Amino acid sequence: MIMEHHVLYSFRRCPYAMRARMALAYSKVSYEHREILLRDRPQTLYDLSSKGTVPVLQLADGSVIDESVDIMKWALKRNDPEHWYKENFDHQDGLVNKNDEIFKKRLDRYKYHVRFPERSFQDHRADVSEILNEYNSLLEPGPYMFGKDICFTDIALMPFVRQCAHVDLEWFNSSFPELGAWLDRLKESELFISIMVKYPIWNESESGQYVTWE
Ligand SMILES: N[C@@H](CCC(=O)N[C@@H](CS)C(=O)NCC(=O)O)C(=O)O
Repeated sequence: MIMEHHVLYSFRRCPYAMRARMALAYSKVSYEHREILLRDRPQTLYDLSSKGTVPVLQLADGSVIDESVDIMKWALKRNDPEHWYKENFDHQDGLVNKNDEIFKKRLDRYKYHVRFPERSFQDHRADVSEILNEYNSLLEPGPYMFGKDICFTDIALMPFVRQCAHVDLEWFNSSFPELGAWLDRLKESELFISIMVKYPIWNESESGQYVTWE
């Protein structure tokens, strides 16, 4: 029996949506998955959140969470069996904010460097490298960002590091070996694989796909 009906608006390849889906899966929150296309967003998404970004989680009580980090924290507050977010709050939040505010912008300029010709590809690469080096040093004691166990920061950063790595995987793996090994572990994890399944695009006249973890 479905006790609570939450609805997630998501886009498979969106890194913000990936981190939200990983937290929901880890916390074993069941929800209706509505896969959307960014180029053809449904009006319902704008009605819930005028930003029109994904992910958006509409809770069973009607309230709306339209920031990926807030969706993660909401899920972890309900159920955090492996203590992803039980300590180092300031450090973890600081890293995730820096990722979202600074690294993401540098990543876009590196990935789409042809659209930003005012700086050379090497300059864009140096900008991402500065932050990737910080991530790599955090992992030197390893295997995860805050020691031997996965935490909130690993999951919040992983989809962005993955996107950056895939611009030039060979360069990435040779320049940031610890980060490369960390990324491989997370990419191969059951958790990540489970949230990358493909859903049909949601049709507004029908329900999405119900996702359960038990
Ligand atoms: N701060 C938001 C950012 C979400 C976001 O920008 N998602 C992208 C997809 S990866 C999006 O919806 N872009 C469409 C737009 O910005 O209009 C979050 O963390 O949820």
